[in-house]
Amino acid sequence: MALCFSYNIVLSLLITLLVGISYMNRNLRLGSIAALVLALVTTLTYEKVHPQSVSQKVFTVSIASGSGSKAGAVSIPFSPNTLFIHKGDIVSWSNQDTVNHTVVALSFNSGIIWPQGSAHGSPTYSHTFDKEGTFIYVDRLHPYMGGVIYVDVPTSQRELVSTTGSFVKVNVEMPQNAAYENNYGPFFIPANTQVTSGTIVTWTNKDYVAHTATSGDGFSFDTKTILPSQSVSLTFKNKGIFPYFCKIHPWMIGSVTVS
Ligand SMILES: [Cu+2]
Repeated sequence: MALCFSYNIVLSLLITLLVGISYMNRNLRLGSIAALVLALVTTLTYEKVHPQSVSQKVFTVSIASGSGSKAGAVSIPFSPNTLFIHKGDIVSWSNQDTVNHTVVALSFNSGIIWPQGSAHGSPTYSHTFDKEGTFIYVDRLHPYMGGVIYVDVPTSQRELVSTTGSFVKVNVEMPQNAAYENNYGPFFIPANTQVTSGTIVTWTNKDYVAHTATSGDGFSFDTKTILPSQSVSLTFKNKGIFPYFCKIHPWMIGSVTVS
């Protein structure tokens, strides 16, 4: 990008020089060629500066049929439940179920996504991701349903994935000031913890007030209250993606993905 930009500047300077020489020599042919090249370079530069117009992609997430009946009824309620996209891309959720769903994150809220053919409203919701980061979303109507979207997050920063064995330990931090809704997170670090079955996950409270990590389904796991500077460890066996909240500060959303 930077290279292309400086390359264009050099070309523009050369053309300006050409135009100047042709003006001095009254050489009209050289002048018109220079003008044509200048137009071409302007077009190419515009494409470099506004790449979204050609590279913006739309990703569809299907809200599976039957997912709203109960937790675990469908193995992947949001399909796919993990997306790796680029800044400027669009994600479109499509309700294939017979009941209402929502997708809610800190930075967006779908409202009701209606079933297909409903007279009340649209069965799809789209959101354009114009910021980098990790976005965890849940269905507020069925809080056991969740997913993660990584927008230009390098692989090395996505997860704490340990490959040292089946019984590994992974730490999740509840950072300082997590209790404040308007700090926009992250409320749990990492926001999505990806582990293998059998992993022990430890939540450590580095904030000044108490927090919990409580699964959205209400029964998969619950650290109960963790006081400041204390930790609670839980072992994850069942596979799936588990959105969780702090019961005291429900805007604190995280997720554990067990594979
Ligand atoms: Cu809390």
